[in-house]
Amino acid sequence: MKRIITYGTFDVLHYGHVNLLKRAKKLGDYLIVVLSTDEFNQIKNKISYYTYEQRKIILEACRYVDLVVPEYNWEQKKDDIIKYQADIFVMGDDWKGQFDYLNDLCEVVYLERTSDVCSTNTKKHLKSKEQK
Ligand code: C2G
Repeated sequence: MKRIITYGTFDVLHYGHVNLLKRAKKLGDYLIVVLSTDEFNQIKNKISYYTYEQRKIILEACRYVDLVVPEYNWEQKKDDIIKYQADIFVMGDDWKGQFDYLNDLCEVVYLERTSDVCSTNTKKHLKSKEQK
């Protein structure tokens, strides 16, 4: 059984996220999503619309996702890969090269990011519509 692991905030889940999760799952049999906690989002200077628990519920409903666990910090990836016995680490290519140091533990794959959507723009667009 090939186990895939990926990380992110996945706020306001959209087709760019799903496109990544779908392709990540296709690389193996079991997909673990390590989901940024609200506290870690602060460290990433990201304010998510949905809380960790809400984002977890939404992700767990996604057909490509098998397990959702918390991401507390930048440093936990090596421990996670060992703990969850991940064979492949996957991220969008906006992160290309950033996680090559994990190569000694598992395969590292960067998948092309879906260019025409991001949660930040979606939230801005909805906010501007509200103000009209
Ligand atoms: N993504 C994508 N296409 C988009 C938006 C996001 O392929 N239009 C991918 C990102 O490349 C990432 C994943 O979806 O692999 C989650 O994106 P974010 O929630 O923005 O995650 P990020 O804030 O980059 O957190 O330790 C790693 C961090 O937690 C990554």
